[in-house]
Amino acid sequence: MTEANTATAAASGAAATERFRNRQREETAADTKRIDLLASELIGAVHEIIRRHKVTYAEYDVLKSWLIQVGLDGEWPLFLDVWLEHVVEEVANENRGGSKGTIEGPYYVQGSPELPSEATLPARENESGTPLLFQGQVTNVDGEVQAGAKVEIWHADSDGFYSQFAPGLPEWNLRGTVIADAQGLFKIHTVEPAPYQIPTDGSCGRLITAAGWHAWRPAHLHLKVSAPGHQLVTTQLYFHGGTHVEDDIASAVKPELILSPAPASDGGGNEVTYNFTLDRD
Ligand code: MBD
Ligand code: FE
Repeated sequence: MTEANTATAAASGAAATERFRNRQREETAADTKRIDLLASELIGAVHEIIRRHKVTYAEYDVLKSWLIQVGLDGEWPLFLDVWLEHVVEEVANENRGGSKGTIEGPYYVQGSPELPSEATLPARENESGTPLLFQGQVTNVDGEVQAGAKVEIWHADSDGFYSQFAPGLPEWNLRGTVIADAQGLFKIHTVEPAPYQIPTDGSCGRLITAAGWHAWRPAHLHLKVSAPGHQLVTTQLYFHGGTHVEDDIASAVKPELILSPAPASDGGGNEVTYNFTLDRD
């Protein structure tokens, strides 16, 4: 591979950082009291660790240069989403009764192509990987069908790469916004993704190596499912028996999110049904 075609931490990190900075989100006004509380407790927790473990100047300097390098590598989105987001998600969604959510991660892109209720995701001509038919129905917590619900899906290819974050992939490869039919039904034809390895050549990779951890997330589909009058659910689905389902580096697996696909009835690849239940606004 030439340099331009090589997936690097710096390239995917820069793309994820840029994407996050440009995205539209409802901002809440900065509340001085809340910032004071959270920033003071965070800094206090670090003081506590320094005292408890008698952190040395050598260690302090290593931390300082590592933190600087995370920013230069553009890996703050990756670092935060891998090691912190799962707790934010847990707190945010603790009162929901519908389908379980989990973290969004750094590789969502708004505005993927709209597709009909039965659709094949944009893919290369010979997209490799086991064909997968992912189908289901969107209802709400009272069992009401959600006609025209939006099922946004994005996932890595069979090499573990995401379009728009790794070089050489078509813009919307393996990304789409499927519009469910009048019964809330959808049928998405795609390929099974591969496990995802955090880039090993950046700061997150250096931390993982230095700490003796592994760098893997299990294979997963990312989804955002929404319908008018209901709370959007951001989730991921995993594959029963898949590598690292039991020890996801991002701590984002929940038992409710594990699929068990079966051989497809038409003989090509696998199929699985997963229904979404939305909470009201
Ligand atoms: C991913 O694909 C992902 O979903 C998360 C949360 C972190 C890194 C890569
Ligand atoms: Fe992912």
